[in-house]
Amino acid sequence: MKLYFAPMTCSLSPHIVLRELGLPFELVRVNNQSKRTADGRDFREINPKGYVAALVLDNGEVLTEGPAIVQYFADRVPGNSLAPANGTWERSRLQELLNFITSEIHGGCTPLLNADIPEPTKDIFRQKLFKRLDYLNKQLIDKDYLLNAFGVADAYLFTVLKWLPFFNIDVNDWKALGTFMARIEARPSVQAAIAAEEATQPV
Ligand SMILES: N[C@@H](CCC(=O)N[C@@H](CS)C(=O)NCC(=O)O)C(=O)O
Repeated sequence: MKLYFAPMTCSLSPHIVLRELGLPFELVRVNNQSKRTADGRDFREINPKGYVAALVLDNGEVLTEGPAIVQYFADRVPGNSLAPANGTWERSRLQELLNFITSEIHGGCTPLLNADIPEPTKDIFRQKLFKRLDYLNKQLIDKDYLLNAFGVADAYLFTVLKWLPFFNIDVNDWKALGTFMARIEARPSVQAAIAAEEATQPV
């Protein structure tokens, strides 16, 4: 299968999960501006929504949306600890978390990346994001991971919190979040994923 990615974007989350699970995959870089891919295609033909991540299976099926992709990966490896079993209460808890990260943190960062939004408006979004970070910080005060063990939600949260320096936000202002970031960054899968993305050529 092929994972279409762009460096330093949300596609890092499924990339980390692939490495954690030891699943075989090919990484294909996408230019998020031109929409050209490293394997010579127009990315919009693969994902008409035009954004990474996109997963192309060997049978040609395409899966998009980070939270769906990481759960698909976890479900391919029975008994792994990255996601609770489908249909369990714990799995609903994971989905609650993934939805929170995607809508409140990932979605909350999007306006801060937009050069056309004036600073006073960005401040409104920044304050809202701070409330969400306060919440996550409380969740992590006495825990190493969002659920019982490292899992797909941690990979996703790590990925989106990596953007904070671009908005001049210091994650260490939230002590538990700062510790969480260092803990996740130290994982071999995370180191390997970041290094592999950096080693690809621009498209
Ligand atoms: N809802 C999507 C959002 C994906 C997304 O925002 N991708 C960004 C990178 S983090 C992107 O590729 N943006 C380029 C664009 O929208 O043209 C998901 O969760 O996978």
